[in-house]
Amino acid sequence: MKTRVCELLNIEYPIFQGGMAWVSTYELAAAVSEAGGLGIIAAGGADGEYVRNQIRKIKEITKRPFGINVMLMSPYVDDVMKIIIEEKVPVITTGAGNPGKYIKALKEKGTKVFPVVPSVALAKRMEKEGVDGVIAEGTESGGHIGELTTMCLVPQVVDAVSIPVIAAGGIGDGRGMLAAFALGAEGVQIGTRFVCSNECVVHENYKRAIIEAGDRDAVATGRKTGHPVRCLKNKLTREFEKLENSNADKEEIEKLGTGALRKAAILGDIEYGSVMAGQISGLIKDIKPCKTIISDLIKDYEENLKKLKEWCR
Ligand code: TUI
Repeated sequence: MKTRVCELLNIEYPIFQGGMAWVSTYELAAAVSEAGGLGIIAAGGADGEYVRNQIRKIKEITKRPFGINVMLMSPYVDDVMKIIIEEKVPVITTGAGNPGKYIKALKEKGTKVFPVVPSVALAKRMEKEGVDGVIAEGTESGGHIGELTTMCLVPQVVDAVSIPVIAAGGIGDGRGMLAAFALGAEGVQIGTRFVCSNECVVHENYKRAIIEAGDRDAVATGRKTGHPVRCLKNKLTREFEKLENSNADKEEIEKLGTGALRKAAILGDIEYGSVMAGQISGLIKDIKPCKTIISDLIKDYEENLKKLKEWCR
């Protein structure tokens, strides 16, 4: 399984671990990078010093490439980008916006840039601005989401650009990976599956909520406010629904989400906190080391590829 992405980033498998705020710390990212994928630390809403500290820690425990995910809505985004540039980070991924104004400075330091794109239009624009690849993320994903499904977004982005496309959203095993490659992706980004790993430092209640989730439990709230977020159904999502169906104003609805991810991820409050997770949660049944997650993904991918070749002769 060698694609352009492996060569470009000097990684064994074209598997990115999603950069999830409060969840993707250097411990998780290092474990994924050591297992041959691309581990990614999430900057989330943290400040530059947090990010610098995370970069220094990961560099102490792995010599393999890693990435930082920058959430572009963060109030600290300029500060975080400055530190990423100073620290010469191998790869960055971005989410929740257009990273255009930072691309030149990042590329000058040799940082490879992979923005998340929820549309063909942004993918084309990013290619023109010189990014190395794009992450086409479907609405199946956890957290802040776009409109289109992975199945529809990935092939349209693949046709629109010539840089590598990483598929994200709804991928949790080798079958999902194979399907993404069939759509023309040259890599996958996997988030929710890596939450349920031994190395992920998120609260145990959060992991258990994913393991216990069924196929219809990961719901999107906030479509009305223009900031849709997918998380596991609980008292918080019901409260969101109630407010969205009333005449509450945007600010009042958004206030409900403030601090809610930390509440779930760090404090383990899975009833009133925001348990961001993707629609693939229902498929995830265990907690295992990142190395096993990756080797199982590859094994499953290969078995299913063989099966497909037999079926489709
Ligand atoms: O960013 C994500 N997922 C996230 S960020 C996050 S932190 C957060 N916490 C509380 C409330 C809201 C967010 C949790 N999950 N995924 C990548 C992603 N990017 N999804 C959608 C987009 C996106 C949307 C619009 C990317 C670009 C974009 O462009 C708009 C433009 O300016 O053209």
